[in-house]
Amino acid sequence: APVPTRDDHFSFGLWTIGWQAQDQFGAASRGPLDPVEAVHKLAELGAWGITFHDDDLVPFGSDDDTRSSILATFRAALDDTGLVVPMITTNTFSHPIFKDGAFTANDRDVRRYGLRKVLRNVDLAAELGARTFVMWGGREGSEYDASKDLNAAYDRYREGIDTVAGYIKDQGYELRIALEPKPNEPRGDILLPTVGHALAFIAELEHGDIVGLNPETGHEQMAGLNFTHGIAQALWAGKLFHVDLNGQRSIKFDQDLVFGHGDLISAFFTVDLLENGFPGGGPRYEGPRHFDYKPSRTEGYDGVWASAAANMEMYLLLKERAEAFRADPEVIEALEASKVTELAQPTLGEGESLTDLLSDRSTFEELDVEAVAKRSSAFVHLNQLAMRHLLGAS
Ligand code: 3MF
Ligand code: MG
Ligand code: MG
Ligand code: MG
Repeated sequence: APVPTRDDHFSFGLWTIGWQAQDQFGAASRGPLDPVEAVHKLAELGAWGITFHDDDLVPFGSDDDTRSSILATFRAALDDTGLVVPMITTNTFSHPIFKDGAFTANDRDVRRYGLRKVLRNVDLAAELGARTFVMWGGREGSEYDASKDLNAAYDRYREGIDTVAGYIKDQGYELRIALEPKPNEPRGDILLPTVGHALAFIAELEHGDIVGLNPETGHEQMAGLNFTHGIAQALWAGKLFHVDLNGQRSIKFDQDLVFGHGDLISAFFTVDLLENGFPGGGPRYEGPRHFDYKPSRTEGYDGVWASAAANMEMYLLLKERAEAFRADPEVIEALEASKVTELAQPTLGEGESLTDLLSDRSTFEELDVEAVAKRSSAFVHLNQLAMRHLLGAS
């Protein structure tokens, strides 16, 4: 199996490997993980970065001295191992004060407190050299439609994000915000439920130029959506700042399986897009390969580290196969035959005006519509070639 190295830019959330596996129905099945051990273990496994929520590292409510000493110990572990912190994020969902949201809570005191908590961590992100500040608004939402003035909620969400983005600019930090969409869980309905909703929201911001997305595989799939299409549209819009890779099997609770342990075919095309880009060229993803998964509750710490390694192994296995797929002459021929390459050609010719098109009888009046309709697309053959590569049969 392929072995990960720093150059692969794999990163993990401290809350992933550090999850003690408490869930709705049961207590923790594992003891706590020392963040210093997490750093060393990830470095040993070949990871490049570690990310965290403020509260993953510094317990909620810690005084300033405790905070400084925890951060100093953590930084020493980073220095020892060379692990970097490419992204940090703020927990605005665990403490009961955030039970109705942070930026969109009905209670204004909560919103002002939430803003303070986030701004404090923007400073920390800059201090640690992170380039991305993720914001997952897990509690921004509702269970009951009567309980939220949605017009005001979007206004307050915009106010909150613009305030943070404006602060980043004022401070001169080299930091961008990445919003993380999710359709539900823990709220019955979460605001900005999908990549598409979040892109439309960003377009309404004053400081939208430094706000993009952190889409999560399982979050789009919980809504029955195609994750690869989601990140493709984000890339096309210049908004794919970060990704949360994991596995999900269909529309159900947020499973957070190992990447590729959910919808494997979709994972193949995700890696193909991230590594090989669009077939006809276009924007490329340059950010971290970040995993946001949960080691299953059945696992001890041996299983935690095995599953962390499995994420990277799955990614690298899929990368090998996706590269072989793209390089295969039969595939290149099939892409031509399926006219996949033709889509990169603009519909109007160079210099062609709309008048030219309207007067070109071959495009409409004289087109043999039935004959064109009969052309076979040969998409199944193309997909079968992809499956052969995915299964290592080519
Ligand atoms: C929840 C999530 C979050 C976010 C995190 C920001 C706890 O389903 O995915 O993880 O990823 O808050 O990175
Ligand atoms: Mg998640
Ligand atoms: Mg996530
Ligand atoms: Mg998830």
